[in-house]
Amino acid sequence: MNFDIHPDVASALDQGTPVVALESTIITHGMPWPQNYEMAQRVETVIRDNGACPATIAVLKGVIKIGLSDEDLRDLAQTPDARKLSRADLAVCVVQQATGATTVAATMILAHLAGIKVFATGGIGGVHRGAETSMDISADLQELAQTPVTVVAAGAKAILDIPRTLEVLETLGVPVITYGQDDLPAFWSRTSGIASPLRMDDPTDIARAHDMRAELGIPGGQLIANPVPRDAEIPQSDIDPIIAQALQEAEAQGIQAKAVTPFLLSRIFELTEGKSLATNIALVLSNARVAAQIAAGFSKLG
Ligand code: PSU
Ligand code: MN
Repeated sequence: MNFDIHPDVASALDQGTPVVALESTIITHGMPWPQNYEMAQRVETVIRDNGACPATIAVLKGVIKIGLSDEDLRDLAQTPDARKLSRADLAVCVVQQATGATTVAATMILAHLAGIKVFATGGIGGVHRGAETSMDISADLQELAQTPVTVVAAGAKAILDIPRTLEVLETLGVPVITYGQDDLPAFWSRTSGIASPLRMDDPTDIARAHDMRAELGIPGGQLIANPVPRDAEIPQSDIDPIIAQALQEAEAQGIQAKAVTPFLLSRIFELTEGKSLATNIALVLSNARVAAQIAAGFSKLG
């Protein structure tokens, strides 16, 4: 298998110093050029500034990359036709020597193969609104149930059906842990009005809980929901009508399957005149900081 671990990541893993994995679908399908490249660079810088080594994960011409060079990152950010790789797509992409960006699910699989326990992103996939008929439920949820990686996100986006996403996570036995508050955050907004199933305030305890699951013989990872920083928040009452409009347009245009999330994200970006993107970037940076602290916890625990 063509599995290429960047030398910085390899030496950090070797020495047991903190490493944080990063996904790449957020770069190719979640944000427009050039903000996507700037975000990807800034998030790596935040991780380094917080004492950890960043490992952005992608498949480039069939080679699995754990950690990208700056040139690779820049090229990928300008490859809008990169494949969107979830669990189902990874192996075929490698065999066909294609280029693809990894979703939360695929990033978890590859991070685990490389020996990385924690990963930072913006939002996870979940149960889409209308899933009762479309059956559109992201593979990210199943992955959290089976692959032992702790994922730091800003909660599930309000484009999803958040109560049903929580129900599925509960059924799958995935701990949903909000960092530092009782209310589950809702991506662009700090609060959702829904109580978080679990709460933790100490990154080292989050690392302990991850290891404890393994000791107990429980497969899977943890979802850490980190509220967006206050100064970057868009209140729910502002974002809700915009989401409603984007959803309506998606339905009218017959957008389906893998295209749904990217379509909604780019419409919401247009409808908020870029404010949603600024918030998205701020919350990814904040998640990277918390993930670096959890990674430091893992290194301390050994
Ligand atoms: N949610 C976001 N931004 C994103 C995604 C989700 O706020 O970029 C991406 C992530 O890579 C996530 C994927 O894993 O979309 C989920 O896609 P789907 O719903 O098709 O599984
Ligand atoms: Mn889907």
